[in-house]
Amino acid sequence: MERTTWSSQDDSAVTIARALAMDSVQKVGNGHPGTAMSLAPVAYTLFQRFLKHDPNDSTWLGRDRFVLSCGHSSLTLYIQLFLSGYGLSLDDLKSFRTHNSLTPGHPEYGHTNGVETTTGPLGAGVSNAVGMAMAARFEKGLLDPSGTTTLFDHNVWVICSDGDLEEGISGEASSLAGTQALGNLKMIYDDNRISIEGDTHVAFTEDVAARYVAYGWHVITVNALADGNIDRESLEKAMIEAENTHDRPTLIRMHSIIAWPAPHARGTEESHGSALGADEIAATKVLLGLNPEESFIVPDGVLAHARQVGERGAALHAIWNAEFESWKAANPDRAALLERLRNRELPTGWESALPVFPAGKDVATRAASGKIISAIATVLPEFWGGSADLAGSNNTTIAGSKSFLPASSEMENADPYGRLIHFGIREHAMGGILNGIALHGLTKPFGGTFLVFSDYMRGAVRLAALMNLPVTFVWTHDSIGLGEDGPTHQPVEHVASLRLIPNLAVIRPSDANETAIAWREVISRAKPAGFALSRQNLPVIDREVFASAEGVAKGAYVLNQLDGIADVILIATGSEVALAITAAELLQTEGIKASVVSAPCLEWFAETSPEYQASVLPSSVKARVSIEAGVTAGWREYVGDAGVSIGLNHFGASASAGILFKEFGFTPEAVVAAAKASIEKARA
Ligand SMILES: Cc1ncc(C[n+]2csc(CCOP(=O)(O)OP(=O)(O)O)c2C)c(N)n1
Repeated sequence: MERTTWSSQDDSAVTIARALAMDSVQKVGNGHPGTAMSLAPVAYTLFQRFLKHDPNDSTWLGRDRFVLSCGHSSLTLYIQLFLSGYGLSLDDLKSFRTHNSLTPGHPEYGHTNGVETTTGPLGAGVSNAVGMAMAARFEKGLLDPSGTTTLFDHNVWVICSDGDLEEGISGEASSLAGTQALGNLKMIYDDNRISIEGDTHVAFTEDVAARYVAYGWHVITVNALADGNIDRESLEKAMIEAENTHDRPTLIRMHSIIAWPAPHARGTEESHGSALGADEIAATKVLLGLNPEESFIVPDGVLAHARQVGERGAALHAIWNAEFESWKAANPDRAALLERLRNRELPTGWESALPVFPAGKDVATRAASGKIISAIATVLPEFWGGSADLAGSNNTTIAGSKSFLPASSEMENADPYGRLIHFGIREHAMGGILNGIALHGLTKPFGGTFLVFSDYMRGAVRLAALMNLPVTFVWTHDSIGLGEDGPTHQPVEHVASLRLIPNLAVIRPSDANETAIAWREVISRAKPAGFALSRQNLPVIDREVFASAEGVAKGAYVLNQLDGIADVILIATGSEVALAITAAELLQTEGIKASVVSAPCLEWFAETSPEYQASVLPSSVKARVSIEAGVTAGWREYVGDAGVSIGLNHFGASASAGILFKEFGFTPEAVVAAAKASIEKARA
């Protein structure tokens, strides 16, 4: 890319950026000024001279992505969005971290134009960036596999901090990025040796550069200038080298001094997370050649100069558009696919590919899910994913698919555009990478592990929910039903605790057909969702006798038709639905009418109308029993004061599933007894 000569106007813009960082934090009285001050030349250089972006179209398909992984330094990003012309104003900087502002404490995806991902939980952004870089390659495979254009080749640039690289998730993701030889990933590590407790050497002494070399990255070191300022010219050379490195990811380890050039605050942990104070700001402004009496000053000429990046972006975009038009003309089918993916549409009739499972044969819901995944893959090329080394157990392998691995890989079945991802045993990074893939925009990713290890990835799951991303988590081995592996592997609190995450659909289907309808819903809703699937076989419910699995779309539904009003409602999820059916049959022999409710997704149920909810759980029926092989927390809302909850408020044990269910009270007799007890209670 052509670069203009760095000018005095550029120096002024960097100076202004440092001052804005100080002023914005000082005005609100809290925030993180130090890093935004010292990183001002880095971010400015990136936005003005490297990043391929168009401030007038933040959704431009051909743009480079930028991830500020150290989200606490949000001003680093906001100030560049302001200077570049993304619609942020000086007033927005003045309202930094205040209610309803466009400049919240940490960058929020979907809230501020130009923010590519929500960051703040350190390390997460690095994993998102790895996901974006993987998605870029996969999408190229979908749209231009023979590589006749440069339309889908773009870079993912990251700025990260010590904290980002201390966190395990960044190491997990960076290791995979090395294996994946992600040449489109370029990361600038702000090595300022300061975090909240002071010198990072109290906890972080390893040779990070050597670690990244060992991961298979190209590593460049940029030292600071003698006066402590960033060596911008060396940095720019390193960034050019990064741009020209295509066979592996690049890490630029850049030494800096936090809060440079503040005379007293520089190099201190206080400058990381507190306003500098009026005196220090004034002294710093004097050093910067600014009027210490003034704040939030942006000379028109400087702003106009910085905003010229809009013209640069428009020109790059126009060149891209011309190539795009000829690509569309030459590739009508792929252009139609891209159009569909951009509009987030599904092909008409896609759901007819979903399998229907005949009653009479027992099928584990994980096995059903595996068949469904392969079926969906036949009609949705944008559907891809894998597992954290448990593909065979999670049933996450798309039949006949190739492994997503770089062209240089010696692995059998490797294909740079393969749709089977091997995440390795890195659950947290898997979650963050899935989020990055979804953020990149065109595809639908999924990732699997054992439900019990959802804990290892919870931070990423929470961010998927917060960002409302179409990511699907395939968690299997959902209860004591996994048997002999014992309590370390038996999730008991996980389903309940995942339900606590807002905007996450937690789905525990009772049989193979519920699993199919649930997948259909997950794909068409395109929102964050997680499955809790059984390891053990479960009977396929006979839909000639019981209600259609279509009820899954409503989250909970009545399985059996009763004559008249029920005496008791048995509400169950997953493997316990079959138990509820058996118990209802036993109750029937005693003349007790039990309504059996399958409740695979309480979040979807909560979205239905009050009338529908009342039809499933009529308020007149107070006798209710919930049955779920997990902690009973949350069920009282459904069973009420007279209700009884059968669950597991303790850890499991190592034994066969059959023994464990019996020992822990998941028997038809126990359900019958609970139903009778609840009927008594309701009468009292
Ligand atoms: C996962 C996570 N843990 C803890 C925090 C709280 N936190 C915010 S900033 C910070 C220190 C970060 O230091 P560093 O990454 O070196 O950033 P710098 O001081 O260079 O701005 C911590 C611990 C966080 N944001 N995310």
